[in-house]
Amino acid sequence: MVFPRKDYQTLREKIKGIRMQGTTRQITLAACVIAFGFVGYYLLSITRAAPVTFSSEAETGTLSANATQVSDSQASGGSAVKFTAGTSSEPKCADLTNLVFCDDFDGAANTAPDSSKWHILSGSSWGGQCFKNLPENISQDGQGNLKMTLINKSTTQCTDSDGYPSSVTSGGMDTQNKQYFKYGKFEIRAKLACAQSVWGAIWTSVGTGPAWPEGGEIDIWETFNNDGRIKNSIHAGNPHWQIGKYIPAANPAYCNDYHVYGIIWRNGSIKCTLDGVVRNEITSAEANGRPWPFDTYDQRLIIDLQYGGPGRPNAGAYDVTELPDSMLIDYVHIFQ
Ligand SMILES: [Ca+2]
Repeated sequence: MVFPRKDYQTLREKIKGIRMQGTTRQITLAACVIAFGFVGYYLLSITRAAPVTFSSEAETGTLSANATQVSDSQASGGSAVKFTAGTSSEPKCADLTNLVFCDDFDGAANTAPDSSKWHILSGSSWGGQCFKNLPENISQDGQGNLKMTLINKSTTQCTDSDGYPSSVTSGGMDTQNKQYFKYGKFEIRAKLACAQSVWGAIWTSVGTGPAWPEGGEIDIWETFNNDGRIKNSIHAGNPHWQIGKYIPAANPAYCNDYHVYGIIWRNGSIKCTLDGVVRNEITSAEANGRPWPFDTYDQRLIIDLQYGGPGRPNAGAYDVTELPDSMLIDYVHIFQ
């Protein structure tokens, strides 16, 4: 087996989209049996390839951290697995199966993300700053990341959706009119911005269904860096109702390194994952009879970098002297 890193997280990363291949044990068996002449059967055995979705062990985080312990029973295809190291320590779209949407952001520096996948946000934000479709605010970095940057322009750039003027510009994008999703496993590897007034979000909102909030919203990851926690939440119904759950702040803060933020969205259940481990679950049972749109309507994916401002959620920490600050998105992988 070949592992770029033998840590628990990487193991789960690799499990989720592997192609089943001949195993070391099978090859050993085959080598023995070949000596006895049963060549054909075991050649067939070791070249058998079967696609795998994601194993329940990878989902629940019970996979062994020791790579050598990935055994037959832990791979849903009935065979042990061989991991193939790519050019990166992280999985790439080309290495994965069961994808419905994928972007590794491998474009040249200062180029826009793939316009067949992404619609760039522009103008007033939901709160606190102005989205601009400019390379300085949103572009690929030439090193495998999509980079969104908060910049203080010192003069008013727009007023946000609640009428507050802002001098801060930033980037955001969604899959509106590109692709919509219902159910699946979403994984977005990102390095957050650490500025105190950052309001970053990886989330979904109304796709082809009725308007917000009736059409629903899933916050895969949302953070107000005042407290360093990660918020997982859903919004639904008309009148609006919501459930919000938190992943506690960590030391070092999440914004200091890349992490994989995700959901496993199934009928009646949205599990929220951090680095492949389920940390929160929100279920239709918790709706207590209120509308649960997530088994009815599809959603668009949205990734954006916002900034608190006067009157905004992070007003208390508002300090534009901490800008510019950037958020990096390594990849978006969505499986079904
Ligand atoms: Ca990448």
